[in-house]
Amino acid sequence: MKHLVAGTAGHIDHGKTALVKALTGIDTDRLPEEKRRGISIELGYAYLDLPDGTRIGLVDVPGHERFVRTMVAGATGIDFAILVVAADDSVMPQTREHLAILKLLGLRDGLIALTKVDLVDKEMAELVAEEVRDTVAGSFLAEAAIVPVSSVTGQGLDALRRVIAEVAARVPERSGGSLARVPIDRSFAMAGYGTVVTGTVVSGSLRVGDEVDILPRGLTARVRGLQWHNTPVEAAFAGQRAALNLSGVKHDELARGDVICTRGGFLPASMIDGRIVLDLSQARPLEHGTSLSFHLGTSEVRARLALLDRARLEPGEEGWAQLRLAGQVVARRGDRFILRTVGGEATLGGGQVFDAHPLKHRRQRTEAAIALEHIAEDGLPAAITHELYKANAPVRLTVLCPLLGESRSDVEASREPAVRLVPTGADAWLYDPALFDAIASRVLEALAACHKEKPLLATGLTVTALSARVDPERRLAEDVLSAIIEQLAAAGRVRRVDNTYALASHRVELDERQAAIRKAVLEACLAQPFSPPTLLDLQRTLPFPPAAIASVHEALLKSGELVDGEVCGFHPQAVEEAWRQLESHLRKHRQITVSDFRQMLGTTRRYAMALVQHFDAAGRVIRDGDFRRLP
Ligand SMILES: Nc1nc2c(ncn2[C@@H]2O[C@H](COP(=O)(O)OP(=O)(O)OP(=O)(O)O)[C@@H](O)[C@H]2O)c(=O)[nH]1
Ligand SMILES: [Mg+2]
Repeated sequence: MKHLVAGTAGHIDHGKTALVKALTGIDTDRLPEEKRRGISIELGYAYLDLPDGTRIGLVDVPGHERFVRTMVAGATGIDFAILVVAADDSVMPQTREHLAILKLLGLRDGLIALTKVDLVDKEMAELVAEEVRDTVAGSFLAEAAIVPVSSVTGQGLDALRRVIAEVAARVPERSGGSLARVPIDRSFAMAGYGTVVTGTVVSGSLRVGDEVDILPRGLTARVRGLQWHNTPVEAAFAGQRAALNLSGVKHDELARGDVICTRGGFLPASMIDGRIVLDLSQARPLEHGTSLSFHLGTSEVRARLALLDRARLEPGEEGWAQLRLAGQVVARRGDRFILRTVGGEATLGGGQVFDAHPLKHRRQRTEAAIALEHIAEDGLPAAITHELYKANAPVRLTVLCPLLGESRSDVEASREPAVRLVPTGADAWLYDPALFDAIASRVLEALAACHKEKPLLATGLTVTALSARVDPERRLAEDVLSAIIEQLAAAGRVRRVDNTYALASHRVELDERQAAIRKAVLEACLAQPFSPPTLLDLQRTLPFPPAAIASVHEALLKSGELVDGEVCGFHPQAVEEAWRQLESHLRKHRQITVSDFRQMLGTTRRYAMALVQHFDAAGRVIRDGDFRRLP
């Protein structure tokens, strides 16, 4: 079943509330003050059952010029509009202002009720219909049906119901992402229930039992019960008006402007970037730095305007802007907002959010405007890339999603193919290809520098050492760096050597003198197989510069040409000979102590220990107290 909400609009006293009552039987003017003054002050709610079984929500708004802000809060979240014009009064200021607001909120469809036709003759009604037609020309209501009705005599009500059904049948259901948002329009206490709030579910869905955030207030609560037009339900969906019974909050802690949100789904915004338009009917341009009243959802905050691509916005013009808010709102890419004068005297224009968590821009930042243009054209994939660009570092998925007000699966599925995603446990890192390339080239540079410093070493740098070199400010988590390096390894650019990474192209190449040193060192080590010379011994006895001997010796140990015995290197042939003797002893005697092994080889304890430890590490023997045995 389709979930839709329709809203009234129109000048004061033109018969909106009377029409809602005539259609639904529900009197939405409930307040004593509304009764006494004969005007609507608050938003009214009713519902209408269509012949096909669809139940649409109806929001009745006040027409008084002082309550336009209330009208804006009510018109947010409606799917189509019922513009009401009284046949005995014709088009009046709030007819135009409400129409402008509906346009700015992105409404696409609706109908026009020409009310109080019982008070005028046919000619007059036709004349007013003409005037209405002129007024809506060029707007989303340009082709809308104009239905003459009387709430007093009932004339035209059936025709109006038919037209409402036609519009409802063709209006698409809203899509505002998969995370739930319900801007609160009323909060009260109900005996036996506790806190009850009402609002239109503008996106996602909520179920009984759900934990929710209440933002920007920063409270959490649990949905204890849900009602849809006075009927208890298990879940409420986008496009439905809902009453939520909440536990964990008091009704007077909440107010219009707060939003019930999927737990962890959103972050309050104090600045937004968007496309704004100044209404054509305005006499003066909108200047950079102007203070405005910013209306989004059911919230209203003061804002200061920064124009990004021009110095001033002329009436009828559109431009990119940053709005710096005096308070916080829950905003998401695609949300519409209204801009009014600070005193609330007039509606100036409105716009659409494209970045709900922008960086602060200085005036006339064309790069910022270009980035927003991309988001406007390419949607979520561009918005994800823009977040990564702003962070200039990999961003955790759990951090990115609430910035965008998007679900994890939507972000995973919608990212541009080049954006890398590295899962880490329950979370994941995302980073953009430019950053990847930058880090990758710094890694390759660092390895090249390392090989240059130690050309005789086959090894390169550990991840920790690389992290210190390529990212001294530690902005990248080591697991991200590892992932980047692994991708370089997969691409054949680097390779693992021991616990380090080296350039795949790196070769230990010895010059003539180094080759001579290598030969001499290997011979010296083989000459005393079980007590090979230490580096110091070699430096004392071999006729080469000590530093050159040290680097060759180290290279031989790293590359495995000598077996590392901590202070010395064993020739591999010596190690194999020691093993031959050890193995045959163990086959005969089952076990051996280090001291017996030492005597067998005729060496010192230190050398015997080094060899035993080598066999331990290789798993050739196992240790049992003081003894070594075959595994
Ligand atoms: N004769 C006649 N009177 C009507 C009709 N519709 C409304 N009225 C009267 O017009 C007055 C205003 O009607 P409302 O429905 O309160 O007008 P509204 O547009 O809701 O006014 P606000 O909410 O204050 O903007 C009331 O006295 C109604 O009885 C109609 O079709 N015919
Ligand atoms: Mg009313």
